[in-house]
Amino acid sequence: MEPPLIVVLNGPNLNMLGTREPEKYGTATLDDVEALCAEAAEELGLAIDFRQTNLEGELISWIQEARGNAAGIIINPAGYSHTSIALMDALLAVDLPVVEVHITNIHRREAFRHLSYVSRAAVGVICGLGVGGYALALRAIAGIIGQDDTA
Ligand code: CA2
Repeated sequence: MEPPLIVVLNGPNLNMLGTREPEKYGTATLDDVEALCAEAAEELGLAIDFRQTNLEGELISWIQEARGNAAGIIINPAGYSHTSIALMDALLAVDLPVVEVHITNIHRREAFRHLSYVSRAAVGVICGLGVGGYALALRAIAGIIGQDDTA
């Protein structure tokens, strides 16, 4: 049987991971994060489709495409977390389990980062645990979709 597919979406500027502001975001590149996710997914018996875009509409199209194709969504919406009702609406409409990830602890940062519209559409949120949060999110979603005996 095919492993369940989890779409892992990354929003604007995350393509710069590992190249700027390492004190905030660490030294891993987005390719490293994809490799980390692929390894975690393999262990969990999941397949992943890992993507990044700087465009809000593209994220929304990818979320809509996930319906019927994927078993869940992991998303780091980056700056759109704090601004995009459209992204929240897309995630609410897709009717799939969503886990939101932030590399940094958004609650220790500027006040404008404390609100994430996306969180209203998420089963859970992992933030502040660095890029390892993506692997934790995969583990969490495996439990949510029943792909994990320990859930
Ligand atoms: O902590 C996170 O993962 C964030 O989603 C990252 C966003 C930020 O707007 C959110 O408040 C929290 C920023 C992504 C920018 O990523 C960069 C990575 C390296 C260098 C510059 C930007």
